[in-house]
Amino acid sequence: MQEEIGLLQELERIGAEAQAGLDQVADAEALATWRQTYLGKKGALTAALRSLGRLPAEERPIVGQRANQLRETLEASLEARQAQLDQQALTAQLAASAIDVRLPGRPQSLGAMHITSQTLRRIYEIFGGLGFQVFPSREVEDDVTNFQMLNLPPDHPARDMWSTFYLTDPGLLLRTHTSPGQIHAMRHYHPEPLRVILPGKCYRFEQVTSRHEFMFYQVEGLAIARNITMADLKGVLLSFARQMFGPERRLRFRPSYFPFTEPSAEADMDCALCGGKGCRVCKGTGWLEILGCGMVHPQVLRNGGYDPEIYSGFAFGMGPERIAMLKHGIDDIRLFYSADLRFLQQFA
Ligand code: 2NL
Repeated sequence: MQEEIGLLQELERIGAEAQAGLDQVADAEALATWRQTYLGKKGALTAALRSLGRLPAEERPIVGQRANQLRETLEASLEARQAQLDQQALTAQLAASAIDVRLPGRPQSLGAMHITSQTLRRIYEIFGGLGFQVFPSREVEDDVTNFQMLNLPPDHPARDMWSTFYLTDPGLLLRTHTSPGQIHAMRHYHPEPLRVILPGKCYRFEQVTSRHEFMFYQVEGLAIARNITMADLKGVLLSFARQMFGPERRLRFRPSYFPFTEPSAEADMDCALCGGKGCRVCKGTGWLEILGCGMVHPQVLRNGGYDPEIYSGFAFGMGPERIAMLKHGIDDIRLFYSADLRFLQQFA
């Protein structure tokens, strides 16, 4: 009896010591040692079982059962600790070998308005404020509207001013200026007064240089009503120049020639860069040419459906690229349509 109690106490002691020891085990090696110590052939539990022989036969099953229970408990604890250590090792290994496979997002590049479009919109805004509506018009025209209706008969020497892209269809061409759109506008509005601007692409079969493109924009303006005079033309254009280039700007008008206006003039603006003293940009003159203009020729009024005895009108035409070049100090028109982002992004 005494032996039995002693042995059971010994088993409890082994169990308590083993469980406490297991908490201290920190790696696989220590765990193997712990296993040998408590569950191995020369371990504590085996040693205890060996002493079973010293007990009387009827006491053996009780102690034996308790010893087997303890073995099972310790084996379960071992397994649990093993799993815990494995998990810890895996976590540590993952942390140590971690690679951040995430890429930073590709930035979305935002589009921006082209410098020509920005300039056009500013022009619409200014002329809109002066009562002018935008009148859209076609790029493919016929010879009659592009030339003949504008006082340019087939043998007129002024036709030399335009080198034309002709289509294979006889009589059709790419408009060389936006003026044919003015004929359409007049025929649309007559006999009512009108105030329109016509923006759009024009085409000329020309050698491309820093000042000439084969495709470029024009914005033409036209105002027709009773009693329109050149004073109206000058007032409208001065207002435009001051809103576009600054409130100090001055204009001067030089006589010129266009087949569709009489009289015709060229408008120059004082050079904002040197204040009129003369510099590289204005080539020492103090003045910059910004547009052509004039009073609508009576025959052109008639071609548009207006009676020149009742109506008069003024017209003007400008190149928005040239306006943008003067405003931003751009010295080569080819930059506009070469799709070079280094140029374009300066205006984004
Ligand atoms: C320039 C000059 C100009 C016009 C365009 C026009 C149109 C009709 C009647 C009268 Cl239908 N005139 N347009 C008039 C004067 C000048 O453009 O140098 N543009 C870039």
